[in-house]
Amino acid sequence: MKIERIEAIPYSIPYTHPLRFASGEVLAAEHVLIRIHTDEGLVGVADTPPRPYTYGETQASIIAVVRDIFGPQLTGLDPLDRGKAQAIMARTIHNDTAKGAVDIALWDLIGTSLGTPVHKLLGGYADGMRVSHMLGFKPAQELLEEAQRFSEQYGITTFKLKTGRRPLSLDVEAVHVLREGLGDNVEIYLDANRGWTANEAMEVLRRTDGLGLTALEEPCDASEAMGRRRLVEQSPIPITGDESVPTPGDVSRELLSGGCNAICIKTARSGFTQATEILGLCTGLGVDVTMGNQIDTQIGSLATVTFGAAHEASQRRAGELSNFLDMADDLLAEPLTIRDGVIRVREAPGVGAEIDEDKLARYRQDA
Ligand code: MUC
Ligand code: MG
Repeated sequence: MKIERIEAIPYSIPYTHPLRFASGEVLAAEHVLIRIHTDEGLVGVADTPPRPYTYGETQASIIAVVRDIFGPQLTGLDPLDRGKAQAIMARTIHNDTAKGAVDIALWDLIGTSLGTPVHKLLGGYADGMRVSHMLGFKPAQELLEEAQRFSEQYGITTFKLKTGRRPLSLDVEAVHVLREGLGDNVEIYLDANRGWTANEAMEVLRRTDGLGLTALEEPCDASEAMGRRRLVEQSPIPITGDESVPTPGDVSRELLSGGCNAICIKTARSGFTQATEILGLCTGLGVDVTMGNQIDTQIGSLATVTFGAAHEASQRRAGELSNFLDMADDLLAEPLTIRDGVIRVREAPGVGAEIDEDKLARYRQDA
C-alpha cells in the first residue's frame, strides 16, 4: 500500500459561545481536515486545530506545509512505515499540529488496513476515559452554573479552570466559588496559559491553599527558567507543562531542568507516535500525565480518547474531552457522547472518525 495524495481542507464551524483564556480566544473552529489517500482506496483522517498563540501555526501555514512539503515528501511511502514518516517530517522544524494530524491519519490508515481499532493497536488498556471539562473565562457565578450543568447533564466531576487573569482576585474568587458550590468530591485544577509571573502564581497558590486544587498548568512562561524552577520547588501541587512541552525533547528538557513536574499530552500536537514516546518518558520517571485539549472538535477528541484509553497511565486522570460541546456543529458522522462522565473509544477499524460529507461540503472554505 502506498500514499497517493494528502488533502488539507480548511473549514470553519462556529462556536455557540466563545472560549476565552489567558493566551487567546476561540470564536469558531477554523481548522484543517487532513485526509491521506492510498493507492488501495483507503483514507486516513485527522483534524488540525491552528493555535497561533500557542505554536505559531495558522490555517494557511498548516495547508502550506502539508501541500508543499509533507505531501510531496510522503507520497509513495507505505503508511505502515511510520518511523520513516516521522524522520521525513522531522526535517521540517516546528509545525507541531500539522505533523500530529499527519501521524494520526497514518495510524487511522494502519488500523483500517489491518481491520483493527487503533486503541487496540496502541495498547487497548480501557474502553473509555473519564472526562474533564475546561471552563473558560467567565464571572465566578457563571462558572459555577456551567460546572453544575455539566455535572448534572453529563456526569462530569473534574473541571479545569482557565486562569491567568489580572487582578489575581478574579481567579482566586472563582476557585473559592467553585469549591464552595461543587463540594469536596469534585476535582478542580488550574491552567493559566502563561498569564502570570512565577511570583503571581505563588500568590494565587497561597490564596487558594486548602481548597484541594490538584495541579497548576503553565502558570508563567517556561522560558523564564529561574522563576519557574522556584515555583516548581515551592508549590504544594504539581506544576504541569503544556505548551512548553509539545515534543519528547521538550518534555525531557523541562522535567530535567525543573520547569515542571507533571505533563499534559495532546495528540493534536504530538500525534500518537510522539505521544507514545512522551508517555514512556513520563511513566519511567514517575511523572503524572493528563490528556489535554487543543480546543478540539469531535474528531480531535476521538483521537485523544483513542490514545488516552489505550494505556493505564494516560487514562488514570480524567481527559479534557468535552469542549466540542461548545461548537454549533461538527464533521463527525456519528456524534461523540458523554455518559456518566465517560467517553468511549470506537470499535470500528482505525480511529473511527467517519466524516459526514454533506457537512464537510457545507463548512469547507476552499470549495
Ligand atoms: C490548554 O490546555 O491550554 C488553550 C490554548 C491551547 O493551545 O490549548 C488550550 C487549552
Ligand atoms: Mg493548557
